[in-house]
Amino acid sequence: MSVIPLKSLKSSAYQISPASHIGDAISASGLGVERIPRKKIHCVLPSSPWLADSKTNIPLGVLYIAGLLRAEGHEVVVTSMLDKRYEGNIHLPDEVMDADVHMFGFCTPQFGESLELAAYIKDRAPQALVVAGGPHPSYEPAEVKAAVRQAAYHVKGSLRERRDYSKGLDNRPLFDTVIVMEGERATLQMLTDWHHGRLQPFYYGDKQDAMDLDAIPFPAWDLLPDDHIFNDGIAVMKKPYRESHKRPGSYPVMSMIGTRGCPYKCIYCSTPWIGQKPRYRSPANQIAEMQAIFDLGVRQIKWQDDTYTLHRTKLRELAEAIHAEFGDSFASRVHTRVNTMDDHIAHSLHLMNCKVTCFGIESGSQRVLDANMKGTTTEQNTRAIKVAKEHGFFTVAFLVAGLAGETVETAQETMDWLEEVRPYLDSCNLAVGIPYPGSRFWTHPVESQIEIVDYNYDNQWIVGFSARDEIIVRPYGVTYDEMFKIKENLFNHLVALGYAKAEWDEDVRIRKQQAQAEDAGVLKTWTYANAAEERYGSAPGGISYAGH
Ligand code: B12
Ligand code: SF4
Repeated sequence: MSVIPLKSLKSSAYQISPASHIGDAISASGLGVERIPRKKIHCVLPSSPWLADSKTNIPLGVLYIAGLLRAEGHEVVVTSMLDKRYEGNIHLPDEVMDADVHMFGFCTPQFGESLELAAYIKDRAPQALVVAGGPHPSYEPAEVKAAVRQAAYHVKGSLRERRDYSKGLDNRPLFDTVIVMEGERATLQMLTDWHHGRLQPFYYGDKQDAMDLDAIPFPAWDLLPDDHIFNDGIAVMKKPYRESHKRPGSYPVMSMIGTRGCPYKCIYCSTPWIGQKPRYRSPANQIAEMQAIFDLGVRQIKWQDDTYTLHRTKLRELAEAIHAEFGDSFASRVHTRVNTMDDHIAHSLHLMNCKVTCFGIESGSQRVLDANMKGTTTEQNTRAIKVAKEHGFFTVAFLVAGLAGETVETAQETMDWLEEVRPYLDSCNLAVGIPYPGSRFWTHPVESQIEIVDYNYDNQWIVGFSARDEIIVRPYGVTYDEMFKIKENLFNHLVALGYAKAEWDEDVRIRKQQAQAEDAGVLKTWTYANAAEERYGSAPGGISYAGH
C-alpha cells in the first residue's frame, strides 16, 4: 500500500493581530467567551477530486475560521487536499499531528473522506480535539456527531437508502463537537468551553446574534500552498486578463465574498444563508481585503457571493469605491440572478472591472422555475443574458437537468431557449438535480415532487456535462429512462450548439481521472451507466411516475 503524504502544508508565522476585534467584541458582549491560551490548530481542507478547478475556488469558510483563530493568537496550520486525488492512504506529518485541535470543514460529498481522516487522527492523537464545521455538518449535525469508524468510508454505485454512519466498527464518535452554521462566534465559544472542560456536542452560529462582517478577520488564504494562490485563473476568468505582478506569465484568481445571506428560497438550494436577510461588508473592508490579495501577487477576483447584484445601490457604492481605489488594475467575475441585471447594474459591474457574468438560469421552462420557487421568469433569463452581452461581458448560464417539474417537454423548452439566446450566450454549465442536505429537495422530497434515487453522498460530486453521468433525482413527471434521455439530449444539444469547449474537455478529463482511479484500485470510482436498470436494479423502466 503506497503512502500518499499530504504535502500541501504550510505553517503560519505566529501572528497576533493587534486588533483582534472579534474576540474583544465577543468578550464585551457578555457571552462568557474569553481568549484561551495559545493552541496549535490544524485546519483541514478535504479533497475535491472531481472538480476541474478546485485550487482556483478555495473554500473560504474554513479559511475564515483559520484567519480568526490566527488573529486570536493561535498557531494555525492548514492541510489542503484540494488538488489531490484522495486514495484512502493517509499519512499526516508530525507538523500537523501534534496540533491540539483539528478542524474539518466540508461539503456533503466530502463527508466520507473527512471521517476517514478524523479516524486517522483519533487513532494517533487521541487527546486532540477533533471538530467538524461547514455546510454538511451545518445541515446534518446529528449525523456528523454520531458518525463512527466505518469498514469502508466510500461505497461504489448508488444507495437506495440513507447510510447510517452511527453504525460501524465501534461506537466512539469521530468528531468531538460540531459547529452548526456560521462558525466564527461558535468556534470561539466552543474553544472556551473545551478549555474549561465543558465541551458541548453542538455549537450553533445563531443568525439572531450574527457577527458584524467587518469585524471578522480575512480568510487565511495566505496559509495555502503557493500553487493554490498562483492557480489556473483561466479556468475561472476564461481569458488571461490580469497577469500576476509577482509571477509573470501567470494569471491567478482569488475568491472573495462580500455578503452573507440570500433572501430567496429555491428548493434545490442549500445555501446556509438561505431565506436570510443579507448582510454586507462595507466597501472599505472589502477594499482592504482586495489590497491584501493584490499584495500576494493576485490581480483577479472571483466574487463568490450567491447574488452579487442583489442590492443595486450598495453595489454602485461598492463599485465606485473600488474603482476610485484600484482603477482598472484588476479583473473580476461575478455570479448572480437574472432578476438583478440591467443597464445600471452592468455599469456598476464595469466600474469594478467585471469581465465574466454568470447567471443561475436553471431551466428554460417557466413551469420548472415555478416548481422550484426560483422567483424568476424565462423572459428575465433572456433579458439578463442579452443585457450582459450588450455590455461586453463574457456570459455564462448555469443549467440544471432534472429539477422539480422537469418533463421531456420542459427539457425541450430549455433547448429552445438555448437556441434563442445562442447569439448572446458564451458558455453553459449543465448540472443534474441533486438533493443536497440543507435543501428542501432533501428534507421534503415528496412535496418537491421528486424521488431521491441515490443516497450515496460520494455521488453528489456529479456534474452533468456528460451524457453518461448518473442521476440522483427523478422528478415525478418522468421515468428513469426519460431522465437519462433528458440529460443526454441536453448534453448533446449543448455540444451541437458549440458551447463550452472547456467543459467538453472537462468531461474528457473526468473520464481520464476515472480510468486512472480504476487502474490504481482506489476506493472511489465513477460508473457511467447508460441504462436505469443497470444502475438501480429493480428500476421500473418505462413506467411513468407522473401524477405522484
Ligand atoms: C464558492 C462556493 C463553491 C466554490 C468553493 C467551495 C467552498 N467549499 O467554499 C466551489 C466552486 C469549489 C464549490 C464547489 C462545490 N460546491 Co459550492 N458553494 C460555494 C458558495 C457559493 C459560497 C461558499 C462561501 O464562500 N461561503 C461563505 C463562507 C463564509 O461560508 P461557509 O463556507 O458556509 O463557511 C461558514 C460556515 O459554514 C462555517 N464553516 C465552514 N467551514 C468550517 C470549518 C470549521 C472547522 C468550522 C468550525 C466552521 C466552518 O464557518 C464559516 C464562516 O462563518 C456556497 C453557497 C454559500 N453561500 O455559502 C456553495 C455551497 C457551499 N456549495 C455547495 C456544493 C454542493 C458544492 C459542490 C459539492 C458542487 C459539486 N457538484 O461538486 C462542490 C464541493 C466543493 C468543495 N470541496 O467544497 C453547497 C453545499 C451543500 C452541501 N450540503 O454540502 C453550497 C451551500 C451551495 C448550495 N447553495 O447548495 N462551491
Ligand atoms: S439558488 Fe441562489 S438565489 Fe436561490 S436560494 Fe440559492 S443562493 Fe439564493
